[in-house]
Amino acid sequence: MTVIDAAPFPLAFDPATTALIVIDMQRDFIEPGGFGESLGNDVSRLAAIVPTVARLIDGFRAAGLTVIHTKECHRPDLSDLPASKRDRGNPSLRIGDPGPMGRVLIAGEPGADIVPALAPLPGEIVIEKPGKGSFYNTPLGAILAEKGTKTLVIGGVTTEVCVQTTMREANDRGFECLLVEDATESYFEAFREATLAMVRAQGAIVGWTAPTDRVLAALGG
Ligand code: TIU
Repeated sequence: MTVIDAAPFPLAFDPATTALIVIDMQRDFIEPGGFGESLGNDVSRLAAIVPTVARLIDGFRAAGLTVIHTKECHRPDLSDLPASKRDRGNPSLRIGDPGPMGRVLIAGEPGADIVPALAPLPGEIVIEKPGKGSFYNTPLGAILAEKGTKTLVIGGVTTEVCVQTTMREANDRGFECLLVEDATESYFEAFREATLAMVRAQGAIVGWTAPTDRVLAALGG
Protein backbone atom coordinates (compact mmCIF):
# COMPACT_ATOMS: atom_id res chain seq x y z
CA MET A 1 0.00 0.00 0.00
CA THR A 2 1.00 3.59 -0.64
CA VAL A 3 -0.12 6.63 1.35
CA ILE A 4 -1.25 10.08 0.21
CA ASP A 5 -0.71 12.88 2.71
CA ALA A 6 -4.37 13.89 2.56
CA ALA A 7 -7.01 15.61 4.72
CA PRO A 8 -8.58 14.84 7.12
CA PHE A 9 -6.04 12.01 7.54
CA PRO A 10 -3.67 10.03 5.29
CA LEU A 11 -5.25 7.84 2.61
CA ALA A 12 -3.72 4.41 2.06
CA PHE A 13 -4.24 3.01 -1.42
CA ASP A 14 -2.97 0.35 -3.78
CA PRO A 15 -1.94 1.97 -7.08
CA ALA A 16 -2.97 -1.20 -8.93
CA THR A 17 -6.60 -0.66 -7.88
CA THR A 18 -6.64 3.12 -8.20
CA ALA A 19 -7.96 5.19 -11.11
CA LEU A 20 -8.01 8.89 -11.94
CA ILE A 21 -11.39 10.22 -13.09
CA VAL A 22 -11.39 13.62 -14.76
CA ILE A 23 -14.86 15.12 -14.82
CA ASP A 24 -16.25 17.15 -17.73
CA MET A 25 -13.20 19.24 -18.74
CA GLN A 26 -15.19 20.16 -21.86
CA ARG A 27 -15.14 23.22 -24.07
CA ASP A 28 -18.84 23.81 -23.23
CA PHE A 29 -17.91 24.51 -19.60
CA ILE A 30 -14.44 26.03 -20.01
CA GLU A 31 -14.49 28.15 -23.18
CA PRO A 32 -16.55 31.26 -23.99
CA GLY A 33 -19.69 30.59 -26.04
CA GLY A 34 -20.60 27.31 -24.37
CA PHE A 35 -23.15 26.03 -21.87
CA GLY A 36 -21.34 27.39 -18.80
CA GLU A 37 -21.24 30.93 -20.13
CA SER A 38 -24.87 30.66 -21.32
CA LEU A 39 -25.84 30.13 -17.67
CA GLY A 40 -24.26 33.49 -16.83
CA ASN A 41 -20.93 32.21 -15.52
CA ASP A 42 -17.36 33.55 -15.85
CA VAL A 43 -15.65 30.57 -17.49
CA SER A 44 -12.09 31.92 -17.06
CA ARG A 45 -12.05 30.54 -13.49
CA LEU A 46 -12.29 27.02 -14.90
CA ALA A 47 -9.75 27.53 -17.70
CA ALA A 48 -7.15 28.41 -15.05
CA ILE A 49 -6.91 24.83 -13.73
CA VAL A 50 -6.24 23.19 -17.10
CA PRO A 51 -2.41 23.08 -16.61
CA THR A 52 -2.81 21.52 -13.15
CA VAL A 53 -5.24 18.89 -14.41
CA ALA A 54 -2.79 18.15 -17.24
CA ARG A 55 -0.01 17.59 -14.68
CA LEU A 56 -2.25 15.24 -12.68
CA ILE A 57 -3.18 13.24 -15.79
CA ASP A 58 0.48 13.05 -16.85
CA GLY A 59 1.41 11.66 -13.42
CA PHE A 60 -1.16 8.87 -13.66
CA ARG A 61 -0.12 8.06 -17.22
CA ALA A 62 3.57 8.01 -16.23
CA ALA A 63 2.76 5.62 -13.36
CA GLY A 64 0.84 3.36 -15.76
CA LEU A 65 -2.46 3.85 -13.91
CA THR A 66 -5.97 4.05 -15.31
CA VAL A 67 -7.21 7.45 -16.52
CA ILE A 68 -10.94 7.90 -17.12
CA HIS A 69 -12.52 11.00 -18.66
CA THR A 70 -16.19 11.98 -18.50
CA LYS A 71 -18.28 14.25 -20.69
CA GLU A 72 -21.71 15.62 -19.80
CA CYS A 73 -23.62 15.43 -23.06
CA HIS A 74 -26.81 14.20 -24.64
CA ARG A 75 -27.88 12.27 -27.70
CA PRO A 76 -28.63 14.39 -30.79
CA ASP A 77 -32.32 13.41 -30.59
CA LEU A 78 -32.41 14.59 -26.93
CA SER A 79 -34.01 11.29 -25.88
CA ASP A 80 -31.82 11.24 -22.74
CA LEU A 81 -32.56 14.85 -21.77
CA PRO A 82 -35.36 15.26 -19.23
CA ALA A 83 -37.59 18.26 -19.86
CA SER A 84 -36.76 19.42 -16.34
CA LYS A 85 -33.08 19.72 -17.30
CA ARG A 86 -33.70 21.43 -20.63
CA ASP A 87 -36.26 23.91 -19.29
CA ARG A 88 -34.63 24.86 -15.99
CA GLY A 89 -33.81 28.53 -15.44
CA ASN A 90 -33.34 31.16 -18.11
CA PRO A 91 -30.12 30.38 -20.02
CA SER A 92 -29.31 32.27 -23.21
CA LEU A 93 -28.74 28.88 -24.91
CA ARG A 94 -30.53 25.66 -23.97
CA ILE A 95 -29.07 22.17 -24.27
CA GLY A 96 -29.43 21.09 -27.89
CA ASP A 97 -29.60 24.64 -29.29
CA PRO A 98 -27.10 25.64 -32.01
CA GLY A 99 -24.29 27.81 -30.60
CA PRO A 100 -20.80 28.98 -31.55
CA MET A 101 -19.34 25.51 -30.76
CA GLY A 102 -22.15 23.49 -32.36
CA ARG A 103 -25.23 22.23 -30.55
CA VAL A 104 -24.89 22.82 -26.81
CA LEU A 105 -23.86 19.72 -24.78
CA ILE A 106 -24.63 17.29 -27.61
CA ALA A 107 -22.38 14.25 -28.12
CA GLY A 108 -20.12 14.66 -31.13
CA GLU A 109 -20.39 18.45 -31.29
CA PRO A 110 -17.20 20.54 -30.85
CA GLY A 111 -18.42 22.11 -27.60
CA ALA A 112 -18.90 18.73 -25.96
CA ASP A 113 -15.29 17.78 -26.65
CA ILE A 114 -12.70 17.76 -23.90
CA VAL A 115 -10.40 20.80 -24.18
CA PRO A 116 -7.46 19.99 -26.48
CA ALA A 117 -4.83 20.31 -23.72
CA LEU A 118 -6.49 17.42 -21.83
CA ALA A 119 -7.50 15.26 -24.79
CA PRO A 120 -7.84 11.56 -23.92
CA LEU A 121 -5.17 9.27 -25.33
CA PRO A 122 -6.27 6.40 -27.59
CA GLY A 123 -7.37 3.56 -25.31
CA GLU A 124 -8.35 5.74 -22.35
CA ILE A 125 -11.93 5.36 -21.15
CA VAL A 126 -14.32 8.20 -22.01
CA ILE A 127 -17.73 8.09 -20.32
CA GLU A 128 -20.56 10.10 -21.87
CA LYS A 129 -23.09 10.90 -19.16
CA PRO A 130 -26.52 12.53 -19.35
CA GLY A 131 -26.60 13.54 -15.69
CA LYS A 132 -24.45 15.41 -13.22
CA GLY A 133 -23.24 12.17 -11.61
CA SER A 134 -20.97 9.87 -13.63
CA PHE A 135 -22.68 6.61 -12.57
CA TYR A 136 -26.27 7.47 -13.52
CA ASN A 137 -27.19 5.86 -16.87
CA THR A 138 -23.56 5.07 -17.81
CA PRO A 139 -21.33 1.96 -17.90
CA LEU A 140 -18.89 3.44 -15.34
CA GLY A 141 -19.87 1.17 -12.45
CA ALA A 142 -19.51 -1.97 -14.57
CA ILE A 143 -16.16 -0.80 -15.97
CA LEU A 144 -14.74 -0.13 -12.50
CA ALA A 145 -16.04 -3.46 -11.19
CA GLU A 146 -14.40 -5.30 -14.07
CA LYS A 147 -11.10 -3.53 -13.41
CA GLY A 148 -11.30 -4.19 -9.66
CA THR A 149 -10.93 -0.48 -8.91
CA LYS A 150 -11.21 0.45 -5.23
CA THR A 151 -9.88 4.00 -5.02
CA LEU A 152 -10.88 6.96 -7.20
CA VAL A 153 -8.83 10.13 -7.45
CA ILE A 154 -11.15 12.81 -8.80
CA GLY A 155 -10.59 16.15 -10.55
CA GLY A 156 -12.48 18.31 -13.02
CA VAL A 157 -15.44 20.66 -13.09
CA THR A 158 -17.53 21.94 -11.54
CA THR A 159 -16.64 21.12 -7.97
CA GLU A 160 -20.10 21.32 -6.41
CA VAL A 161 -22.10 20.04 -9.39
CA CYS A 162 -20.74 17.13 -11.45
CA VAL A 163 -17.64 16.49 -9.34
CA GLN A 164 -19.39 16.37 -5.98
CA THR A 165 -22.33 14.39 -7.36
CA THR A 166 -19.93 11.81 -8.81
CA MET A 167 -17.94 11.62 -5.57
CA ARG A 168 -21.08 11.02 -3.53
CA GLU A 169 -22.32 8.37 -5.98
CA ALA A 170 -18.92 6.65 -5.80
CA ASN A 171 -18.74 6.84 -2.00
CA ASP A 172 -22.14 5.17 -1.71
CA ARG A 173 -20.91 2.42 -4.06
CA GLY A 174 -18.01 1.60 -1.76
CA PHE A 175 -15.13 3.45 -3.42
CA GLU A 176 -12.52 5.36 -1.43
CA CYS A 177 -12.54 8.81 -3.07
CA LEU A 178 -10.02 11.63 -3.01
CA LEU A 179 -10.85 15.02 -4.52
CA VAL A 180 -7.78 16.86 -5.81
CA GLU A 181 -8.01 20.35 -4.33
CA ASP A 182 -6.28 22.37 -7.07
CA ALA A 183 -7.46 20.19 -9.97
CA THR A 184 -11.12 21.10 -9.49
CA GLU A 185 -12.89 24.43 -9.85
CA SER A 186 -16.28 26.04 -9.63
CA TYR A 187 -17.76 29.17 -11.17
CA PHE A 188 -18.20 30.18 -7.50
CA GLU A 189 -15.07 30.23 -5.32
CA ALA A 190 -17.10 29.81 -2.14
CA PHE A 191 -18.79 26.67 -3.51
CA ARG A 192 -15.42 25.07 -4.30
CA GLU A 193 -14.16 25.77 -0.80
CA ALA A 194 -17.40 24.60 0.79
CA THR A 195 -17.36 21.36 -1.19
CA LEU A 196 -13.78 20.57 -0.20
CA ALA A 197 -14.65 21.24 3.44
CA MET A 198 -17.89 19.24 3.47
CA VAL A 199 -16.62 16.10 1.78
CA ARG A 200 -13.72 15.66 4.22
CA ALA A 201 -15.65 16.72 7.35
CA GLN A 202 -16.94 14.23 9.92
CA GLY A 203 -13.94 11.94 9.49
CA ALA A 204 -13.98 11.88 5.65
CA ILE A 205 -17.73 11.30 5.46
CA VAL A 206 -17.57 11.45 1.63
CA GLY A 207 -13.80 11.15 1.18
CA TRP A 208 -10.41 12.81 1.25
CA THR A 209 -8.84 15.89 -0.31
CA ALA A 210 -5.22 16.64 -1.19
CA PRO A 211 -3.36 18.94 -3.59
CA THR A 212 -1.92 17.64 -6.87
CA ASP A 213 1.66 17.74 -5.59
CA ARG A 214 0.87 15.34 -2.74
CA VAL A 215 -0.99 12.94 -5.02
CA LEU A 216 1.89 12.92 -7.49
CA ALA A 217 4.43 12.49 -4.68
CA ALA A 218 2.60 9.35 -3.57
CA LEU A 219 2.80 8.03 -7.14
CA GLY A 220 6.53 8.60 -7.07
CA GLY A 221 6.42 11.67 -9.33
N1 TIU B 1 -23.32 24.44 -14.13
C1 TIU B 1 -22.36 23.79 -13.48
O1 TIU B 1 -21.76 24.30 -12.54
N2 TIU B 1 -22.02 22.52 -13.87
C2 TIU B 1 -22.64 21.73 -14.79
O2 TIU B 1 -23.70 22.04 -15.33
N3 TIU B 1 -22.03 20.54 -15.11
C3 TIU B 1 -20.83 20.10 -14.54
O3 TIU B 1 -20.50 20.44 -13.42
N4 TIU B 1 -20.05 19.33 -15.30
